[in-house]
Amino acid sequence: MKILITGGAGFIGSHVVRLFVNKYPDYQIFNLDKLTYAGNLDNLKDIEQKSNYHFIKGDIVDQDFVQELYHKHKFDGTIHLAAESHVDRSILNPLEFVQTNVIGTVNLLNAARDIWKENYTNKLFYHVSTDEVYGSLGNEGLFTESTAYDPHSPYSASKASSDHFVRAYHDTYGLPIVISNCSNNYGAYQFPEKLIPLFIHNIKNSKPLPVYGKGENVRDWLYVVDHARAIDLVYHQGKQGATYNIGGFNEWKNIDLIRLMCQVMDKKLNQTEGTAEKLIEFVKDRAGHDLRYAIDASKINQELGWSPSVTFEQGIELTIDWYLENTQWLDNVTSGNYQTYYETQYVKR
Ligand code: NAD
Ligand code: TDX
Repeated sequence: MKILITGGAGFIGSHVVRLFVNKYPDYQIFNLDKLTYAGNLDNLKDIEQKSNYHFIKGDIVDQDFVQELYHKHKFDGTIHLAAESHVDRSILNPLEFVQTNVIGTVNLLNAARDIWKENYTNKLFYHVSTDEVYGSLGNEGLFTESTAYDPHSPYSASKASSDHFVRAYHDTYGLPIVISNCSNNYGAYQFPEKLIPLFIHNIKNSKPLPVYGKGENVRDWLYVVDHARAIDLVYHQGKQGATYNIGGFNEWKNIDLIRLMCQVMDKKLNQTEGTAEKLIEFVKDRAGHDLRYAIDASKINQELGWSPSVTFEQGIELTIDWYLENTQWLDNVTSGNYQTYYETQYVKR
């Protein structure tokens, strides 16, 4: 079995690659990644020498390259995670999100369809997507697989568009597909532009913690290893053409999550209780900031028997420990261009 995993040098992709390479020694795993600012081969140091792992540097936006790649390797399946993934960056540069998330996905779909039609390889195109395509909830309710799409940010609009293309290739050309829409992930190797690793990094360095608006937005958090386990199940047992929502029934108001992180970090850094909380600064809200995301994950639970393996309290502690133990990784990714980006982000109120 030859599987192409796109975006495997990124945060979630590296956990998926690791799981597949270790769990399925008989599979050949091809990791296609452009190595943007978010792609980092250090995320895969522990498996890079394995004989069933292959790295290919390349850009999914390059149509000829993608066609050649599929025709050369005749993959049995694709797990597509490569994307521009950060909402704040999508507000700064929407076109880059259209290029990678929409055009890049359509390039992969074309190549997968072509080899599927020619010789029935690429038996599954698995598209990894987000709960943000469903828009924003009020205080009540959960996103189900049949919730209407209502994206608000350039990022979620580009992911919604790519989801629609994937379904269109199934309905129009008969390409076997499956899609999953997951809630916010956290864990090791997440780039410190996202809330949890950014705040761990800032607390460690006694830097301000920029809370958007009043910190009242709600997100539904899932430990990344559990997302990778769900992707493994959906890839092998998901119904063709189906959608699965993935989430941990684990909603947190941002400010409550931040206070919890501050308490854990005070203990880990042997600081007086309350030290980290003093770093909190309420800053200008994100434009179009969705109020609340919450996933109904009962379908994947009932059909495929998936549920999270760790509680949030366990996951956040594992995550904080990882960042505190892997200072070299954090120092490497927060040098250079990171500083320039970070300075453009936070406007004090
Ligand atoms: P990430 O930003 O950490 O990684 C993205 C990877 O894609 C990087 O390695 C990058 O180099 C690569 N990439 C970007 N553009 C590329 C291109 N043109 N060609 C080839 N490779 C390219 O993202 P992530 O947080 O790991 O998210 C992975 C996927 O999961 C995305 O599709 C995202 O929409 C989805 N998702 C993320 C979350 C989350 O909480 N992070 C939740 C649900 C779904
Ligand atoms: O500095 C910050 N301050 C702050 O208050 C940052 C970076 C974020 N926030 C808020 C915004 C959100 O309400 O925290 C919440 C989480 O923000 P992010 O970590 O940027 O995640 P989010 O925008 O919710 O999107 C994430 O989850 C869904 C991923 O980035 C997406 O790729 C995924 O699809």
